Amino acid sequence: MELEPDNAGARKALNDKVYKKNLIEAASKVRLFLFAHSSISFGLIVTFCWQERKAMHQLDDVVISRSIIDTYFQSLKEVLDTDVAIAGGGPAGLTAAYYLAKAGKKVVLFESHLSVGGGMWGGGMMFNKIALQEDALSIFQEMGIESQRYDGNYFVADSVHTLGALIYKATLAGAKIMNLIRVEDVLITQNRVSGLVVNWSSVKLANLHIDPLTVRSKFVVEATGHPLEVVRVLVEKNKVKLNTASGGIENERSMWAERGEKTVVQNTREVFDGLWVAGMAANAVFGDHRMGPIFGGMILSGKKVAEELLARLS
Ligand code: 48H
Repeated sequence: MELEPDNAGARKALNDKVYKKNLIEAASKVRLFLFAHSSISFGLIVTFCWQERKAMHQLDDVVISRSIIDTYFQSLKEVLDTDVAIAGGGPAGLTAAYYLAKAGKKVVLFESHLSVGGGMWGGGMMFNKIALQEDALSIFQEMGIESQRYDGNYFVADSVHTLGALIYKATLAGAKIMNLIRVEDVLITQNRVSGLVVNWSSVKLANLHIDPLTVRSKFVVEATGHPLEVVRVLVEKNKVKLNTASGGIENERSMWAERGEKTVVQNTREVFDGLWVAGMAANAVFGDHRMGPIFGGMILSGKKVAEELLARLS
């Protein structure tokens, strides 16, 4: 049966209305679905990023340990074969390390104490100022160390500031400083000193029977100051003849700054094949005077030994 025209129009209008309503409902469901879906995805992404960030910023105790062990052993392996090995990290040893490293040489410095710096920290009788003479001023200036003229040829500097700069400059130039490691012997091959024998300082302190390790180097510098530990062990164990007047250790003499400061630079030289002395150790082996809390000579001695070795290494 055919619908009457009016009824057919009404039905079409009704169908259109229903269709539109359904369409709107479906569209809003799709919108709701998409909104819910994107909200969940966004939430998941935010949570993931936050957790990642949290993980990145969380400190893992074992990673801290691993970072230290890995990098320390890397450094230790690198210094086993080197151009110059220095015993002692006082002002003379540090200055030598700075000039050698600055010239691109591989240099390692072993220091038995917790801190490098030797006898400089305490200035004179614990007054933490050091005296220096004009001759050494240009080195101080090169390293950015501030000093002030006291009177004529006498300058003074702060000992802590001076050492801060020396340590910074030497390490920045690439010198490897290994503290808490004591030089206990030398490596001697074909009657030539060709390296250092080292052990933890705590091994000696605890009086433990633990064998050391060996570092090979083209040259060795002894800069252990008054005790002259490296030359002593060389002489005691090997009965060798040194390049000194008597062939043995001449020993340090009493205070005389004018002479001690000059001779400490003159005595900076090879004392045995492969073994050089710098700083107070130079006067201790060649038998010259101590000089008290004036440090120009130590710095000049460190520079001299570096220059002598650079001439031989190039
Ligand atoms: C590893 C060692 C060992 C070892 C010792 O004494 P230092 O400051 O030596 P210099 O020569 O750079 O400077 C001398 C100066 O400080 C001084 O004493 C003066 C001017 N004295 C005049 C006076 O009249 O008294 O440094 C030597 C360093 C120290 O840090 C020691 O711990 C270290 O060498 N050292 N390191 N293995 N066997 N022995």
